[in-house]
Amino acid sequence: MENFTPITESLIQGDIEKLTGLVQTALDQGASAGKLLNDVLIPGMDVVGERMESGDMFIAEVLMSARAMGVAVEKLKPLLGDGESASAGKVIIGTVKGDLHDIGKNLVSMMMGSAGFEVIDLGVDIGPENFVAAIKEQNASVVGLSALLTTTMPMMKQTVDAICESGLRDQVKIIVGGAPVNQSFADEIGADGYAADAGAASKLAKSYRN
Ligand code: B12
Repeated sequence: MENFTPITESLIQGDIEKLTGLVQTALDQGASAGKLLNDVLIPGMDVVGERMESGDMFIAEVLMSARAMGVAVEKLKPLLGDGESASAGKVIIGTVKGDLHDIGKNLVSMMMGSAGFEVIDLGVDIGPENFVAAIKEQNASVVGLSALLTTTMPMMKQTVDAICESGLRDQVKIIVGGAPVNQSFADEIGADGYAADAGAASKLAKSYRN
C-alpha cells in the first residue's frame, strides 16, 4: 500500500472525526489551508476516485470519503485566500425531469466539488428550461445531466436540444451519466461526454479545463 499521510488515510477511510481533528492540528501547527487542500486532500480524493473506478472501494465507502472531504472543505473554506482557492470552473448538475434518483448525482457533485469545481446542484426532476436558465445565470462551463430510468433518457436529449436552441451550446460542455446511459447514447444525443462513475466524471470535467 502506498505511504499516505495520516490525513489522507483518514480521508480515504471516511473518518470525519479523525480527519477534522488532524486538519485542525495541522492548521494549529501553521500549515496553510490552501496547501492542505491542494497537496493533501484533493490528491486523497483522486485516490478514492481511482479505487472506485478499479472496484477497490464500494459506493458506501466512497460516500463516506466524499462526506469527510465535504466537512474538511467547509472547515478550510473561510481560511482560503482568493488566490489559493481558484475555482476549476463552474459546473451545473441535476437529475432530468421525471427522474427522482439522486444518490449517484450527489456523488458526482461531491467528487467534482472536491476536485475544485464550483458545483451548482439543481436537484432532481429538473426541466430543460431550468438547466438553460441556470447555465445562463451562472455562466457555467460544464453541465452534467443524470438519469436512472430508461423512461427519462429521452429527457436528456430534450435538455441537450434546449441548450442548443438557447444559443448557449458553444459555452458549455454537456456530460451525461446514470446507470442506463452509455457512451453511444451520449454521442447519439449530441452530448460532449459520458462517464460511468463519479471519479471518471470528475476526470472528464477536468479534461475540459485546458
Ligand atoms: C435507490 C433507488 C431508488 C430510490 C431513489 C432514492 C434516491 N434518493 O435517489 C427510490 C426508491 C426513490 C426509487 C424510485 C424509483 N425507481 Co429506482 N432504483 C434505485 C436503485 C436501487 C439504486 C440507484 C442508486 O442510487 N445507485 C447507486 C448510485 C451511486 O449509482 P448511480 O445512480 O448509477 O450513479 C453512478 C453513475 O451512474 C454515475 N452517474 C450518475 N449520475 C451521473 C451524472 C453525470 C453527469 C455523470 C457523468 C455520471 C453520473 O456516477 C454515479 C456514481 O458512481 C436502482 C437500481 C440500480 N442498481 O441502479 C433502482 C432503479 C434505477 N429504479 C427503478 C425504478 C423502476 C424506479 C421507480 C419507477 C419505481 C416505482 N415503480 O415507483 C421509481 C421512480 C421514481 C422516479 N420518478 O424517479 C429501476 C429503473 C428501471 C429502468 N430500466 O428504467 C431500477 C434500475 C431498479 C430495477 N432494476 O428495476 N429508486
